Amino acid sequence: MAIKLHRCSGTAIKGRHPCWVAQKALDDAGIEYEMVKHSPLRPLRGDVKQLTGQKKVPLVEFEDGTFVRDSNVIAERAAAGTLQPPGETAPFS
Ligand SMILES: N[C@@H](CCC(=O)N[C@@H](CS)C(=O)NCC(=O)O)C(=O)O
Repeated sequence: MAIKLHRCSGTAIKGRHPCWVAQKALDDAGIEYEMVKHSPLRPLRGDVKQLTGQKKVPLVEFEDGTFVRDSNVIAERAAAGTLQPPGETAPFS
């Protein structure tokens, strides 16, 4: 199973949009992923909160349930070939 890219549903927005930065980095690195879209409104992201303990996207979820947050971190690790588990676990669980 591929990793999951959790991002907002604003897929038409590109440029410096954090979710696009993360998605493009995975695409550029040739990393396969399953895209999971969430509400563009942070208050409506209870599913993200349940997974990570916070409501921001983008984030990459690994098969082991750990994850990496922040578009810049995702992009750096994707480009460096170091986007691998284990990542973080929910800080508030
Ligand atoms: N520093 C974070 C920022 C993430 C961010 O702002 N994500 C947007 C979606 S692309 C978001 O969650 N916006 C709604 C909000 O902050 O309430 C990153 O680069 O990943």
